[in-house]
Amino acid sequence: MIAAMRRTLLVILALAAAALAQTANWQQSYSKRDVMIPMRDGVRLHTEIYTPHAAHGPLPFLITRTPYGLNDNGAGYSRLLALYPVMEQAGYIFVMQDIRGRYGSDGKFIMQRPPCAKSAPHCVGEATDTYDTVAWLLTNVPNNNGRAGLLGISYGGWLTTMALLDPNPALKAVSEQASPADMFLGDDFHHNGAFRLSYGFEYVAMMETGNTNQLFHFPDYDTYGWYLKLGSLANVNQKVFHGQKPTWDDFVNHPNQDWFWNKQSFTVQLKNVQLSVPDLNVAGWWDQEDFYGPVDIYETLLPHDVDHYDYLAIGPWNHGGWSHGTGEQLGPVHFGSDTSAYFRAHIQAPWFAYWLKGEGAKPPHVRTFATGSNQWQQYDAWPPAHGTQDRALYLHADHSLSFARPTAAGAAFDSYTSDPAHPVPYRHRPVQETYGPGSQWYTWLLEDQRFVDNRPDTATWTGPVLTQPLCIAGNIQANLYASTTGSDSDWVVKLIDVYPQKYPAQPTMAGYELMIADEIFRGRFRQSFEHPEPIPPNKVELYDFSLHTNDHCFLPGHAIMVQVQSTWFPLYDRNPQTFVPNIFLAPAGAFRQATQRIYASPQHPSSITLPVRSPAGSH
Ligand code: PG9
Repeated sequence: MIAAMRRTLLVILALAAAALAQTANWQQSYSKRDVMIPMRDGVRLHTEIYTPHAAHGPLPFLITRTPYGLNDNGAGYSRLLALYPVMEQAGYIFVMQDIRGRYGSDGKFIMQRPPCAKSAPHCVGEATDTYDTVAWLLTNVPNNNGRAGLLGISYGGWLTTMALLDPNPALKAVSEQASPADMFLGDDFHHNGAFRLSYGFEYVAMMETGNTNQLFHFPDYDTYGWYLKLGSLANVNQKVFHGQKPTWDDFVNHPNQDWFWNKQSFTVQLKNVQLSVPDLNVAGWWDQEDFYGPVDIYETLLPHDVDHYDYLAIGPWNHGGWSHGTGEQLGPVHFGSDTSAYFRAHIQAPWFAYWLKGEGAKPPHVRTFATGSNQWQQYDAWPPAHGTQDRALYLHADHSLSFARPTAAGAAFDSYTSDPAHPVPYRHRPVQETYGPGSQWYTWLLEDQRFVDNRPDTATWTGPVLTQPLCIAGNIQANLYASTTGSDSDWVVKLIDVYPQKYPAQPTMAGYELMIADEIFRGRFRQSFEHPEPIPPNKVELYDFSLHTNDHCFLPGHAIMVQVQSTWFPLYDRNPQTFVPNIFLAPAGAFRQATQRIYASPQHPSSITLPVRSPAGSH
């Protein structure tokens, strides 16, 4: 059971393997102290402190806080130490801590505990806990240099960003990595108001069944079938959770973007923060959990960044993929060099060394790995201020794509039937439980989209085979003119790089349809995320929404493809396609087929806006 619990997260899994290889080093070179650090309200947090044996001058702290356990490697050392290859030899005092209410720490866990005002009596939270931890370390751990750094991935990244709300003056550098920023708009629990069913359900079960990770036990290996049989989300509490999972009840009680989501949104919280601590934001182009977050945090902090402390690194990684392995390959896609190892040695380690030890040169502000051309790029800011031009790539009635606006008269559209009883799988079935054995979750964003492009409920447009590279760097936007016979609908848009039909370099990739950007939009929120409205049936409406950001070259011999569909199951819950006030309580009868039309006419020219750059537009 304990072993099963420890298999819960990709990061932990991958770190475990890396840690085994490195255990000997850590145990030979570092001594460990186990302490319970008291917080201002008396709650004690379980903390491990690793100090190098070798004589160094006074050293900075590098702290990681986590809700997932410190994961003993069997010899008493934390597996999280594998987060720090390269930096291990550089001399830091490494600190690992269980957050309140999880694993070895006292107190109560609250999912993404919202921050409280400093003036509020008894105010405690992740920001104050980090503040108190740093204060305790400074006075209780000998040979420190009075400087602390904080680093974490995903929930750990969120904890890191929280520390920026009220940083201890000794906190001199933080790196939030894949932190969620807004759980209603773009991270683990919803995207543009569409609920991430499989992730939300399974994560809540994992975190709120006890104070350690506990996987939900599905009776079926293919959870696609299980979620479909479950029916309306109203059945989750009736049949499974029985009102025992606080976060599930929060989902049900807050189906719109209200105060509940705003109080934990960094887009809202960080607006009032003057960035006083250097922050290295880290993201992966194919992060299956939190890509929106780190980019949004970087962008939200920019206007408050008088000291130029806001940094960004994005590479060809899945969730946390930069922290382990070589990063030469993700799924079937190769990148020509060891991108994760490069990040750890040439971006992360020098960045912390500069801010915490005063070593080396000031790091560049933005580093991205451009996929396709497979090259590291350097920019002053993201998106790049110069060298790109927004160009609309139009959908045409004959299923082609081009930069020319449609001219044909008449109501040109493509149509498909979306049936909530037969939703489009978001990845190949069987859809194993997210963190379960054999799960393909970690690379689903790179799956070959040919598995859906001939379905009757998916529409596809393809551009000509390219004779020149077409490179993009910056923000991508979907501009969809669409109608539905229903009164609510989801719109999924995918931007795809189609490989050449003959590909001798890697024959199994011939014709591969690789997603470069993607997003879902829940139609009821087209005017406002706070006040959803029914869609008037059969009325053409514009759905324009971000497909996020990218640095990618579509190479000669490749083609660009766009796919549109209205279900993506079970990652996203099924929109009933009939407007109901709260989809979490939808009656079974509300789920109905709808006929969808995507327009490609002069009056309704659906398009994708691409930030096109010349290959010389980078530096
Ligand atoms: N994506 C996970 C998460 C972060 C924050 C809140 C909820 C889930 C994680 O990997 O930690």
